[in-house]
Amino acid sequence: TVTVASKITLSDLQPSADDITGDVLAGLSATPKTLPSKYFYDEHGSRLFEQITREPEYYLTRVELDLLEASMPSIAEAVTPRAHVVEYGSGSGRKTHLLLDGLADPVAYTPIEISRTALLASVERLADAYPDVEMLPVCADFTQPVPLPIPSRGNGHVLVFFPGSTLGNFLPADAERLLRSMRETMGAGGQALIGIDLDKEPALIEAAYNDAAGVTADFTLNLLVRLNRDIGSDFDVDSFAHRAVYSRERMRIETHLVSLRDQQVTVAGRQFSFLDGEAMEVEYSHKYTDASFAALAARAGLRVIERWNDPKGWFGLRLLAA
Ligand code: AVI
Repeated sequence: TVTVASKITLSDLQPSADDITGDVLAGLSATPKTLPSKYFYDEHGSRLFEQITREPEYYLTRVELDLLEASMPSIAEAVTPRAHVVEYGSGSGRKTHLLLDGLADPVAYTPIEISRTALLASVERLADAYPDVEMLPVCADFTQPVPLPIPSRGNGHVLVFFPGSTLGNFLPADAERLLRSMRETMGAGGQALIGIDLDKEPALIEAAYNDAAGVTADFTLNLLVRLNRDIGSDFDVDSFAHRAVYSRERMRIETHLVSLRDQQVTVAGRQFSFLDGEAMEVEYSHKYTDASFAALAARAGLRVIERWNDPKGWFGLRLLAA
């Protein structure tokens, strides 16, 4: 059983059908049309993402895990001891284990996650493995500052953990806003450990987002399946194709759903026309250089105090402080 501090509200903050409809109508009314990538992660979408992380071309997860494992002794030295680890998203996988195993005496662990089900499942799995680490899950949207529960073993300094290069899925202005919120959540003396995918040979990056088995294409198209189910839209899923191209100039993968014919789509009684070949933006995955990431952090009032890159320079971990 998991002991959850009484002050914490474990309400489910999943967006309602009305919220999703509003976002989709706004996106389809824009030029070019867009759909928010945050809606990729329904149950099936989350499973497909897990599958992507095991595809041979998707180097990000493997390289980050190896980097985290190899760097853990040096990370543990750089992190203030007795940390209150605050993970953005519901951890419980190998990255969370590597961090909690490697740090000196972490006092508490707080995953911040919108889905109550995912949140509780993650702390239930971790509670058994770390009986000395207080589990303090918080159901919230981590893009906003989050008031944290105080661990009963004293007010440990916060270490925000945000792996996976998920930051890269935010547009630069939104990433900056998120880092500002993070700075508030961290509080005085807090730190953040962030995983970032690094700029590299475009062919390697493009392969990661166009795996031969087609899992990424299924993942992107599942967005339409999900919308049809949850908001009653009528996207003809077979009439759209996944396309992911790396923009060197913007240092990001730009994923589109391309219409394969002239067609009409109805959402909440409103009709939207697609031309044959029209591309709708669905996801960005930004990549960084040392300089571009340090500049982004600086705009949010944060400093890079330590950095670790894998031997090939494909993926990085950055330790930030205010
Ligand atoms: C979760 N996020 C960091 C993934 C990425 O690489 O941008 C999502 C993803 N999209 C396609 N493949 C993986």
